[in-house]
Amino acid sequence: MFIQEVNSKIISDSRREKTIQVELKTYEGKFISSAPSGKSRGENEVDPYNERGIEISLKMFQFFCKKIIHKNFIVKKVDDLKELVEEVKRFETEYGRLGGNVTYALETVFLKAGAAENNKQLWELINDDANKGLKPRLPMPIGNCIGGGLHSKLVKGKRPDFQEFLLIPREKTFSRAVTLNIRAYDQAKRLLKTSKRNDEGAWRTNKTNEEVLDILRKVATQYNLEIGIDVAASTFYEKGYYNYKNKELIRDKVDQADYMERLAKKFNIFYVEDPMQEEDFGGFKEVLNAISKNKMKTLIVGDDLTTTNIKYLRRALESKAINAIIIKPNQIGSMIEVKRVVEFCKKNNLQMIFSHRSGETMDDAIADYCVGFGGHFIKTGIFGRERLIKLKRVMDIEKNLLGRK
Ligand code: 2PG
Ligand code: MG
Repeated sequence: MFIQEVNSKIISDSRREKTIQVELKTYEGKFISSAPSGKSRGENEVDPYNERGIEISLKMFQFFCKKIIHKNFIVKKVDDLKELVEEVKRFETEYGRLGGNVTYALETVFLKAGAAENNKQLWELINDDANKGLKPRLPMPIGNCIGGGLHSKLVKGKRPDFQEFLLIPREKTFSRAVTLNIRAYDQAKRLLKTSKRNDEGAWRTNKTNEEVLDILRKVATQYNLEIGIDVAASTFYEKGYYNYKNKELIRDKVDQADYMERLAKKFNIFYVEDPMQEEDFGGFKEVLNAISKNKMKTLIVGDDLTTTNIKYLRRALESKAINAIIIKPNQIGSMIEVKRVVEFCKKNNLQMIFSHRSGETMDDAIADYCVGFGGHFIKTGIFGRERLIKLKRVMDIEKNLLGRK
């Protein structure tokens, strides 16, 4: 594809924080992409921008674009991004880091343009089965229903310590699953007696983790859903202890692992993300072990633990720490690296959850990435246009596939 123009600017995300948007013009048309941003970021994520900030990153990027303008790139598959990545590397060696959010938006817009050039949808460009004429497997949504932790402001001085309380349908179609999540979300509002929402559109409350789990379980039973939590344990961990605030309580590593096991059993939790702090591979192992001993099928999911980085994923698997992983492309800032992570997961039978970030934009590429790479789940909010656009994108793909023979 011939690069006619690349424009970039700073836009606001759903949290009204600055993020970067890239627009690429080729003979096929105009393609736009923007990067999301996290609040509970893993320690090992790549930096989103140059160390001097987003404005400098943008200026540097605009300078970089002069180097690729009027050049021809062939992008027929993810690995074809290599040429672009080489350009970026050369530039960064000379001028400094652009940042993971910048490279994410750039690579995504290249893949979008590459797909159009090849008469394909973005997910088709990525998906090996589509290339063989096979239909891809579609994911199930994981919806953030009730919030706490770093994503939620206090309600009357309190909030749950866990970051997310999640709903997970097991349905034949994605669209039916989304409908159930929305109904259950509305029902949760009635039971919680709240109308306040957090960063990701999840309900805010001053209830304790277990009070919330009680309500979530009720709602889930009514709509035939599984439940999950993102503990985001690093966000309330300090110097060896997990500091619970809602009911003032301190747990050490052993207590924490034990508590995770007890909760999973008591509430029949299907999905537990980041139950231990992000450096505690051994602690994750304890939790996974306990779950298996109880013959439960609970997913123990790495997010801050693994940061979409093959190095930490390998370590997590060697330590038997997880059986599932969150994939957030801007944690690593490289789609070629995301592909490596995906291939590793497939080989080792790990479930993949493609995820939004707490600060989101109207870009729906994560939906195509999830379908294209064969993700088992896509995690988003249930409310808010930045969240719904991603769910709608998977529904559109589904509708389109149903119409195909
Ligand atoms: C998470 C995410 C998304 P953030 O922890 O899973 O919900 O949060 O984007 O703030 O890292
Ligand atoms: Mg998380």
